[in-house]
Amino acid sequence: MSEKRNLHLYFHPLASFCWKVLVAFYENEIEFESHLIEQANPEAYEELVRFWPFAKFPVLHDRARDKVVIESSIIIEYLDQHHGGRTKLLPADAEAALETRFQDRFMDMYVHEPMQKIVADKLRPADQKDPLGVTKAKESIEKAYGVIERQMSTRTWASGEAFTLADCAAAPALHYANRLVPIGDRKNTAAYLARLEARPSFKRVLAEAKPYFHLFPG
Ligand SMILES: N[C@@H](CCC(=O)N[C@@H](CS)C(=O)NCC(=O)O)C(=O)O
Repeated sequence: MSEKRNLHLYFHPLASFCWKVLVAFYENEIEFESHLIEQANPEAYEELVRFWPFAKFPVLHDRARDKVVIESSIIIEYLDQHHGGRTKLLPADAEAALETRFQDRFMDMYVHEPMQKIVADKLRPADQKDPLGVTKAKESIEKAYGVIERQMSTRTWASGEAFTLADCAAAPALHYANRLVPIGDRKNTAAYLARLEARPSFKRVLAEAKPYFHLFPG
């Protein structure tokens, strides 16, 4: 078994935070063993809960180093440190790394998590909806689009001219957010999303998710 086959990823092909790490795996063609979190595979879920009682995924288990890595951003930094390839996902320069981490946090907190909130609300029973929460989530995404629109007038990728962790974060966040809160005529943001969707790593993630798209609410 190759060293990389020691990487066991607990994920679902439709789950947005899983897309984020899949982009990183595919950027550097890192092999891994799949453990799909789905009803048909209760063992994977049991293992996930053993690793992480919150049962949030993705979770990475590096069996060779007996290391469980939790949180999408940390998984990507871990891959960069131990299985790095042609795409350096965290810049070596400290200041550039800080900007990359900031953009990653920004995409997660102001686009991705509000997007998740809107999706989760669609799945709630009719008598347990949270309209105020959904309104606030939409406002956050709109505001974030404004920030991205300004930033992307001078950048190719989220933290500069190189594809990084921040773009792994932006790809799922913007793809799904655009379905719920359209980017519309914000042309820099739309062009950035188009660049992300044309990136081979993300194209592959989208193609693999396609059979599951009917499960996406709305
Ligand atoms: N901050 C976490 C978020 C992970 C997360 O929310 N994952 C979703 C799937 S995209 C999940 O586990 N949902 C199932 C649940 O919340 O029970 C990360 O970056 O990995």
